Amino acid sequence: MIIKSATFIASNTRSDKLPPPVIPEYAFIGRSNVGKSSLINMLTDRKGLAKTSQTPGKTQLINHFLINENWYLVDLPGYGYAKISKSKREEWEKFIRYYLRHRESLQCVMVLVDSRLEPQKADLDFCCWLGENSIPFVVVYTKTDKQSRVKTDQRAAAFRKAMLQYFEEMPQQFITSSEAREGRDTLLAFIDETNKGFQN
Ligand SMILES: Nc1nc2c(ncn2[C@@H]2O[C@H](COP(=O)(O)OP(=O)(O)OP(=O)(O)O)[C@@H](O)[C@H]2O)c(=O)[nH]1
Ligand SMILES: [Mg+2]
Repeated sequence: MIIKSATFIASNTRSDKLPPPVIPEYAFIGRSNVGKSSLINMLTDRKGLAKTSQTPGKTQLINHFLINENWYLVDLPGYGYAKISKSKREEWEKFIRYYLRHRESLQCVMVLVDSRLEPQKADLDFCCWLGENSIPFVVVYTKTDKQSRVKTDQRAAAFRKAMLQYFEEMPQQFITSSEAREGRDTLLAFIDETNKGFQN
């Protein structure tokens, strides 16, 4: 897929203010600082489209980006960020979970997992919650440029093994690096293919 246009549409804290659910939508989620916003910029080839930061907790709203005038990419706040108050975190969580469960046009959730880490409970818990709620998702490993391919493959295998304790089948997986632009074509091809199945 060629990205002809990528436009920021809106940031929201309320589900009733979201753009109408009339075109396919893909939400990027994962632990804080895993690289969600960077991946969105890499995929769209627009450096400053989604705001990135070395400090976790940068993205705090539901951000819609319109791509090629016919699908939405959604940047979400990260989970597992310890430095905000518990009540504020719970409020966000509730809002994000509500969005994920009720957004009719949501085609797939991209769950970003840091390729350098052992399977993390927060990621497994979140995937299980998606599974329990029948929300389609794929796993996207990030930051692979920071280590060898062998290490990435080992980590991916370990995550898959952990997932198979809860799932009959491993969802589709993608290996990416925003820094090295790895995985861009594969991920965009997946979205392109999924878009074809969208029925309004
Ligand atoms: N080396 C390398 N660094 C990356 C990659 N992706 C993201 N980073 C860095 O990781 C940090 C966090 O990236 P973000 O894209 O802001 O992460 P996020 O998941 O959107 O974070 P929150 O919005 O705070 O939840 C930044 O310093 C990025 O430059 C990658 O593929 N390779
Ligand atoms: Mg972000």
